[in-house]
Amino acid sequence: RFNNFHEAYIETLDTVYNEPQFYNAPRGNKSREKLSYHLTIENPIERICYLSSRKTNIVFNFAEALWYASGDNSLAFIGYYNKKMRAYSMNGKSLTGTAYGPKIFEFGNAKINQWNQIKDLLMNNDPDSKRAFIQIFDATELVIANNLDISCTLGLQFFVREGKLYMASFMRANDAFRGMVSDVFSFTWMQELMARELDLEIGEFFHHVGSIHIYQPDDYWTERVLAEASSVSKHKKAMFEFPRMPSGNNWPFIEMVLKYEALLRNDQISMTAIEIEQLDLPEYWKQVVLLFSLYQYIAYQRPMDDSLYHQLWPVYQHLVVNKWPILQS
Ligand code: 5HM
Repeated sequence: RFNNFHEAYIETLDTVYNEPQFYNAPRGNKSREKLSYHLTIENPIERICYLSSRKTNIVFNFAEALWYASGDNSLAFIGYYNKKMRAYSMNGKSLTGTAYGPKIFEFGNAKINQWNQIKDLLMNNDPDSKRAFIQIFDATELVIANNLDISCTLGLQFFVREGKLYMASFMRANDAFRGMVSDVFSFTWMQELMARELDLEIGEFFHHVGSIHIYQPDDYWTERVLAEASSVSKHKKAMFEFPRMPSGNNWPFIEMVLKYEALLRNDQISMTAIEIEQLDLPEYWKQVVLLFSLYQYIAYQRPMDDSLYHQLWPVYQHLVVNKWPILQS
């Protein structure tokens, strides 16, 4: 049980790395593993690991969450933010298991919009429900021969209890060092999105994992992260508060941000800090457009427009400079 992801991440790494239940090599990849792992995060808005050695990529985190929200499955979108995603694509164009967007918003042949379904259930029919479950993994994924990309997430469950929106994630497998950082970010972000839409406070986030593991190639980096964690006081107050999403329905803002995201990614526009400031969006969402604009300079390797960086909130400045030290000069 943890207050925030920062603490949950360190503790999980520590126990999987230092007290593994098994050493094995599924599909040939050597790893340390624990079975049936779970944790609780009391404040799911605090969804970031701030350890400098971990080099959290806040741009990728938002990109992935928005990629899910967009319902898109293209490698072009998510691969622009992380080159490693290509390795999961069977055809070099789309992702099947990892693309949770189509699963959430158009599940299966019937193209069920599970998001709207459970929103309606919780809002209008049965707020106490235990049926508000979004399914992600499905049995057809295991039938495909040599499938490179089988959903690691089985599903997400929402609970309205005493005015708060709780959420549980269920994963068959989770990479504690890499995958968990972005998975917990995206899931708790969806919890917040749903809570704002239902006009509820945010309750706890529960993470359940069948197999949690750390791959051997990450051993050295994991040790460095754990060393940094033990060198800073456990009781040191977090440096930042992670920004809160605006209340109410955020979908019109998401649509607008996605429009700019695509134009920036395809290098069809560039935006100045002033132009972003003038967008008809809440500050929270302008900050996301700023992050994508800043990343455009990194992706296309052009000299940075410093005004973008200067307009970022301190928490994002901290994260992007830590990830891309070149921004500091
Ligand atoms: O052999 P398997 O299909 O389980 O390999 C997928 C690997 O990606 C696992 O280590 C899994 O934990 C990790 N993964 C993750 O941690 C994959 C996805 C994509 O669904 C994810 N988190 N979201």
